[in-house]
Amino acid sequence: MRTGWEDWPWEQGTVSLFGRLHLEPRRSFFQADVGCDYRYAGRTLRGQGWHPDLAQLRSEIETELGTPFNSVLVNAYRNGRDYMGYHQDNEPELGPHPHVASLSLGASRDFILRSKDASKKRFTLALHSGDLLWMQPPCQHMFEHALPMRLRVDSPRINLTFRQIVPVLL
Ligand SMILES: O=C(O)CCC(=O)C(=O)O
Repeated sequence: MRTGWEDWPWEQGTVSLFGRLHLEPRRSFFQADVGCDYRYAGRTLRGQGWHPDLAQLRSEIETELGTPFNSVLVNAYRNGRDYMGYHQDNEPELGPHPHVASLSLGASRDFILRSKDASKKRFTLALHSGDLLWMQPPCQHMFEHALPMRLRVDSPRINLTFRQIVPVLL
């Protein structure tokens, strides 16, 4: 029986930067339908089924948005020093038109969308506990997104990003 978020199977991945390995500035874990594997940040995350609480949450979000999700990447930011740099959720596993539903819990944090055209225009959204951000197509093609450091934030935030992995034809 799990009692709190600290009991979830958090991992701190590594990223290679200029040939050196660094710990990711956050913790995360992945759950998905069995067989839904996801190559993410240089490693393969394996779908091995769902904890009932997360399956319930997924089901509620699917009903709310009217779109299916078969995987979730859960991120934990211990405080405002933890962050996620600019990227797109556009791995081949997500298909040509990715939908990403992102639920925020805990500390409020700024979330930035930056356009990929020459203007590099930026939009900042303050995400609060309970907010559900739905990045619909063509968001991942038009924008990168990031969760920047915010040193004044001294409490944790959990973010659950529900994604739909589609079969990849090799
Ligand atoms: O924590 C967030 O709101 C952003 C998470 C994110 O960008 C991702 O999981 O790809």
